[in-house]
This record gives sequence, C-alpha cells and structure tokens, in this order.
Amino acid sequence: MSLLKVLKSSNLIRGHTALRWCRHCGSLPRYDYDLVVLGGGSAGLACAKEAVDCGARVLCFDYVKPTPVGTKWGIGGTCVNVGCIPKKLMHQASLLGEAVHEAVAYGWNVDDRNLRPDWRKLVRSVQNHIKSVNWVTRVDLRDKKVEYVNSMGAFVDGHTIEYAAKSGQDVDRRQVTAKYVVVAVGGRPRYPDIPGAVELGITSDDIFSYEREPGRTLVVGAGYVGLECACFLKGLGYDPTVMVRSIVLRGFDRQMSELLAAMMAERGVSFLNTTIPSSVERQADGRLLVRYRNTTTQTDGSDVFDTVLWAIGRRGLTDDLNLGAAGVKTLNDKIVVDGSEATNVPHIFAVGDIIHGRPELTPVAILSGRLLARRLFAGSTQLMDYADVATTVFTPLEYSCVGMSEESAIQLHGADNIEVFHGYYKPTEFFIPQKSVRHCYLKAVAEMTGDQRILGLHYIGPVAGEVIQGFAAALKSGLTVKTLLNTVGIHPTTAEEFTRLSITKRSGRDPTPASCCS
Ligand code: FAD
Ligand code: NA7
Repeated sequence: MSLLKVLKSSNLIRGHTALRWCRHCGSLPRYDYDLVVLGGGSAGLACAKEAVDCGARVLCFDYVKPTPVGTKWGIGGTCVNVGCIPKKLMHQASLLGEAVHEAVAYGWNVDDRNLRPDWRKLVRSVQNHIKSVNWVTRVDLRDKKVEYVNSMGAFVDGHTIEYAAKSGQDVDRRQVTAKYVVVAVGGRPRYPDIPGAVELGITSDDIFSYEREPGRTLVVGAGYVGLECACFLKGLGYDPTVMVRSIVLRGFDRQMSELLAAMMAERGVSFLNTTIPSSVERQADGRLLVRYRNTTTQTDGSDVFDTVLWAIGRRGLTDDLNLGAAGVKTLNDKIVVDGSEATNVPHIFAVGDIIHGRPELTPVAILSGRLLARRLFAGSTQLMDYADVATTVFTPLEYSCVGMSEESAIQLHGADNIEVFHGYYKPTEFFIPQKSVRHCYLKAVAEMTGDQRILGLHYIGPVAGEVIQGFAAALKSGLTVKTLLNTVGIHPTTAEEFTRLSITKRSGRDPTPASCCS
C-alpha cells in the first residue's frame, strides 16, 4: 500500500489533500494545508496565489449564494462579477451614448436623433466578458496550483473547515485542516426591512445581468453604488430617481459631493431628498408602486416605477462561517482585525471587504491579501498601509480623490492651519459640443505653513481616476504645494489644472478661469 493510502486509511489526512513534505518544517505536515482561504474574490485569490508562490500548500473555497431573484455567478468575487468591472463597462456604454452627440458637433455624419441602446445586447456583451474572466481565473488557479473548491466553507474549530463536496448527484460533508485560515468572504447588498423589498426589488448583484430593460428606476441609497448605477441608467436613456435618506456620498468631501449631485441633477437625474421607502407593491399592470416618507416635511408620498434598485450598503458575509466554533470575534457583521489582519485568534486572518473599518475597494483587498501571504510564508514584515487610498466615483463627470476631505483636514489640524487651493476649469474637448463646464472643479487641501504639504486632492471631471492615480503616488511621497506648482503641466489636459492651482479659498478670489492658454 502506498504511503498516501496508509495515511488516508489511518485518517491522518482527510478529504482534499495536498500531501507534500512541508517546505517550512521539513517533515510531514500536521495539517492538510498550510493555508485555507475562505472566499475567491479579489482578496482571497490574491492571498491564495501569492501564498502558493511562496511555497505554501493552499486550498481556496468560493461559493456564491443566488440572489432572491436567482442571479448567480462564477469565481472571482464581487469586483469581476457584480462590481467594478460590469459597472465600468456600463459606465463606458453610457459615456459612449454622450460621445455620439459630441461626435455630431465635431463633424461626424451620424444621426444622433432617437439614439437608444440595446439593453439586452449590452448585458450579453458584459456577461460574455465576465464569463471570459471567470474562465481565465480558473485556468490561472490551475496553472498556479491553487486548489479550488466551489463550495461554502465553515469552521468546525480553529483549524478545521467543513464543506459540502459534490460527486455526481451525491453531496457529502467533508473536512480539511489548515495551519492558517484567511477569511475573505466579502459582502453582499442589504435589503431594507419593508414590505415587498426582497420579493420586488433588485440590487447591484442583479442589474448587470438583468434581462429586462430597467425602465423608470428608483435607486434607493445615495452612496457610491447608488449614484453610479443611477448615472449609467440615465446615460443609457432610462429615467432614474435617487432616494436620499440624509446626504449624498456620506464620508466624502461635502463640497465635492454636493457638486456631484448638482451635476447629476443638471443631467436629468431626479432626487427625492430626506426620504425613506415604506413599502413596494406590484400593481395590476406589473409596475411597482413605492410608498415613501419625507422625514423633513413628515409627509408621505408614492410613485410608480418599473424597477426598484436597493443600494443601501453592504453586509459582511459572516453568518454562514460558524465563526463561534473558531472563537473569532465580529463587530456587527464584520471581522475585527489588528494591523497585521490577524483576528483575535492568532492563526486566523481576514482581508478585503469583510474586515471592519477599512475601505471597501478592490486594490485594497488585493494588496492586503498579497502582503499577508508574504508575511505568513516568505518572512516579510511589511504591513498594509490603509492611509491615503485613492478612489473614484464613476459618474458621467467622475469624482476622484485621495487623502483627506476638507472637513477631516479642518477637524484634524484646525481651520487656521489649512489652506485650500481651488479652481473651476474648462476641458478643451468640451468647447465644440458646448458641454456644461459648470461642475468641472478641483481642489487641493494643504497645510498652511512651510512648503505646504498636501493632505487631500479632489477632482471632478473627465477620466478622474486616470488623473488622480498618479497624484496619489505623489501624495504618498509627501507632495507639497510648492512641488505641485513647480511641476510643468501637460497641455492641453485636465490633469494639468492641478499645476495651475493658485487661488486659495481664503483669498475670496473668483476661482473661475478666464483663459485656457496663458
Ligand atoms: P468579494 O469580492 O465579495 O469575494 C468574496 C467571495 O467569497 C465571494 O465570491 C463570496 O460569494 C464568497 N464567499 C462568501 N462566503 C463564503 C464562504 N463561507 N465560503 C466560500 N466562499 C464564500 N471597488 C473598486 O476598487 N473600484 C470600483 O470601481 C468598485 N466598484 C464597485 C461597484 C459595485 C456595484 C460594488 C458592489 C462594489 C464595487 N467595488 C469597487 C468594491 C469591490 O468590488 C470590493 O471591494 C471587492 O470586490 C472586495 O473583494 P473581497 O475579496 O473582499 O470580497
Ligand atoms: P454606502 O456607501 O454605505 O451607502 C449606502 C447609502 O444608502 C447611503 O446613502 C445611506 O444613507 C443609504 N441607506 C442606508 N440604509 C438605508 C435605508 N434603510 N433606507 C434608505 N437609505 C439607506 O454603500 P454603497 O453600497 O453605496 O457602497 C459600499 C461600498 O461598495 C463602497 O465603499 C464602495 O467601495 C463599493 P445614509 O448616508 O446612511 O443616511
């Protein structure tokens, strides 16, 4: 009998196993795996792949529970399937609609009247791309020798994970053990606790594969996801209304957020301010009657929509993990970790959206997963730096920022110790189609004294993410106003406006530009 069979029959190893001599201790391993990763999204996959590159034996579980209307997807997590990637593609589709009108002004002979997108074709194209990414991801895992199980993993104890294994029609429960466990299960959209919400509403988990044209859509929630969805729907010719409970884009710079909302309103997105939904009912004609309450006027109202999209935030997927069996502490639905992403149980870690109090962004998930693997298996001591992470809201004029908002800079340093440089600007390419420049604005929040270290940069305009990405590296390297204003711009770009920021808010001077080229 082979050694493997002896070990298996003696129950020294169970279920899935990767029996190899341990590179780290030189003997037969005590656990089936060096690392089990729960969740095959941005964080989990990055961690698993890096750990294998460092010589570890790794098993990654990924499983997606279908949404209430039955939407499901493959490996790769939120970003690839129902987040950044389909969102960016729909954003691009909506920008292209706008570009057709601009093309006419630039002399292209296209008929831009009655321009309508083919929603089903768009959805099909987006889904085809996603399927190709799912496939490449699986091939990548196989090539890198990361074992992957398409099943939900849950703790039996701190080192043991149980899952359902399918063979043909049969499903049996199996267990694997691991020296380390990384929890990277991410989150899913919340539903409000009101009649009709779950049965009749959809979320960002459904919209990118939605077979039916969304039509007149109520987007409930004015965070990042709500505003982005409302904007691509508007750009695609539908009629979105955003229901705002309190303020738009809580947590972002207030002035920029209000400017963004004004830009959306100018483009025809409707807002129901200080309003919360009370119920959703299906009418006889199939449309959705939404009742709501304005919390300022204390009045009730109602309206009829074709689609209701909940964008009221996301909950961490801790419910199915049986974290209690491993003794891992949670806060609400998130996992509390220290600066090394360790939970209160030292060999159990968490990365990505599931951790408490960190930015819910893909690059954050990827880098923290990778760095954790290097610390666990390659002797690295480098910790994830969560400060000054740049982000972009993909609305038609995009908003991107890095570092502090004006409010947090004032709160931390005091209003007298902060200087804000700002300006409106006119993108050259906006002139011929006579696009509105009213909301093209940027500002740098800086220290008052010395070379004036920059604490935050904010920009509303075209391709904001592309503009801010490079400045984010500069800000992390200690960028000052002096350096910024000594940097020669690239003309004619919108990014160069950061090198021309000479007007301070304190001066009271008019921040609207007189000319573009002198
Ligand atoms: P996820 O990607 O959610 O992966 C977790 C995986 O684990 C999922 O597949 C889940 O089904 C699975 N799972 C859960 N429980 C278990 C279990 N018990 N066992 C096995 N598997 C399990 N970020 C950006 O940086 N830029 C953007 O433009 C952007 N746009 C977004 C747009 C939308 C609409 C949304 C919703 C999010 C967006 N984000 C964006 C955020 C980004 O998608 C997330 O921050 C990122 O995907 C988090 O990765 P993660 O690995 O932590 O979790
Ligand atoms: P956010 O940023 O948490 O925003 C949620 C929005 O929904 C916000 O405007 C909330 O208003 C609103 N909200 C929350 N609960 C309700 C209820 N019950 N009724 C009405 N409105 C409500 O979540 P997102 O999904 O936009 O983004 C999450 C992350 O995903 C984000 O960080 C990106 O990285 C990707 P409030 O301000 O609380 O009054």
